[in-house]
Amino acid sequence: LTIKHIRSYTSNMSRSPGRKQENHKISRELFVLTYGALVAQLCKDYEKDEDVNACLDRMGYSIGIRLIDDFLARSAVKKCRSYSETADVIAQVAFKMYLGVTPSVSCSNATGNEFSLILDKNPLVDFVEELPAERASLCYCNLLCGVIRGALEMVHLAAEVSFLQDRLKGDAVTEIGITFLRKPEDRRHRRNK
Ligand code: MYR
Repeated sequence: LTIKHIRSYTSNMSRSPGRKQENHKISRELFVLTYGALVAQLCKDYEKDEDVNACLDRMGYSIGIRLIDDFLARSAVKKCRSYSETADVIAQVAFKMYLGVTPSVSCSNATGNEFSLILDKNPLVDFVEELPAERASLCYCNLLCGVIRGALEMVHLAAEVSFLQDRLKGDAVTEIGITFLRKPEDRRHRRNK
């Protein structure tokens, strides 16, 4: 197989919509399986669930601080005027764009700085049936919390992000909690949009 063959094979693939969808599915599955392999490796490296969770969060943070540029460029979202708008953008635009799902959003306190993203479907756990008994405190998808935290930090929004409920742990839904830590007016360096 020469480079020419591969090129014509891939260009034919991208011309056929059915094939394109199939490729998309394969790369999504590869991504989900790769994520699983990452978590499995961290479970080998660290005995305590808390250490695995912290490591996933740190890795996610490194991704988030880079992902934000891609997200702002591709989505063309404008600067949000409230925490509630930001939470909606995360759920409706960012989750949709990167994970193909749209969590529902609810504000969970009177001050208006705590939000819940409820995921009915979590594509990252497509191949995971349940957590092993000895890994009961593992936050399997904790990378996502770090990604959100890192991305928000880059638009000058400090936030705490964590899993509040997880279907993998037997909860009825999967819920990510986002607590914005400062008042919106404290946000200094505005983006020129
Ligand atoms: C602004 O007000 O400047 C816009 C704020 C947009 C914040 C978007 C954060 C993106 C988080 C990405 C999460 C991806 C999870 C798969």
